[in-house]
Amino acid sequence: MMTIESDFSHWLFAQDCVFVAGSPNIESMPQFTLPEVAFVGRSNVGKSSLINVLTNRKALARVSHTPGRTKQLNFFSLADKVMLVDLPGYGYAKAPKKEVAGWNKLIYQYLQARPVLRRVFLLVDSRHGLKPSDESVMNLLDEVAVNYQIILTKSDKSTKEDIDKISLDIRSLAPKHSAMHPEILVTSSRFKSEGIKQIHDEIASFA
Ligand SMILES: Nc1nc2c(ncn2[C@@H]2O[C@H](COP(=O)(O)OP(=O)(O)OP(=O)(O)O)[C@@H](O)[C@H]2O)c(=O)[nH]1
Ligand SMILES: [Mg+2]
Repeated sequence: MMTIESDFSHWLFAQDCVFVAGSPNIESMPQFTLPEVAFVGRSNVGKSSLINVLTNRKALARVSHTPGRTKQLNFFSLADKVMLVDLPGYGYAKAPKKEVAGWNKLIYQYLQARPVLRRVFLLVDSRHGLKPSDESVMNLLDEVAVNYQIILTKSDKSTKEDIDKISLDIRSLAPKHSAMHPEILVTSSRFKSEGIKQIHDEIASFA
């Protein structure tokens, strides 16, 4: 038997998801009233790809062959119920320093000043685990008390051993991170079924 939540989640993700705005700076960010969930992580970790898989669209969020593609905050409205926000990545060494500094500032400003932000999905490459730049974002989210959940991406490229080890390492940090959701999710935009239902249900719980 389906639960009421999963029925709603199934309905929600069968609805249209549309691009509503792209903000290159915090001043131009629209004041939406919908609850928001944001996808954050290092450059190239798979944020835009995951949004496409979640919404079952090929190119709603732009995915690039060279990292550093998402350069602004992109807002996508799902059924006028919840906003999905695709953020630029941090830590892309090859982009001009000034640009990287600008994206980092934008990410931090957004995370600190968005009252409608209900959940941050912090994406981490399942082959590499947490980097210092991820831990900085985690510290910020603890400080501003924005709830965040770690998603290990690109599971098609890693082993079960990698995933188990990284999950264990992250769990061991839980006492230091008061705003971290205890459950770690695992996804792949190649094996599209992995972890997607759980993320759908999480997002639906905010809609
Ligand atoms: N093998 C594999 N490749 C993936 C997966 N997800 C994304 N990729 C690839 O990784 C690259 C970056 O993906 P994006 O979705 O653009 O990553 P992003 O985090 O949005 O990158 P930025 O916008 O630059 O921060 C692309 O070449 C994707 O095809 C995955 O689950 N498995
Ligand atoms: Mg992107």
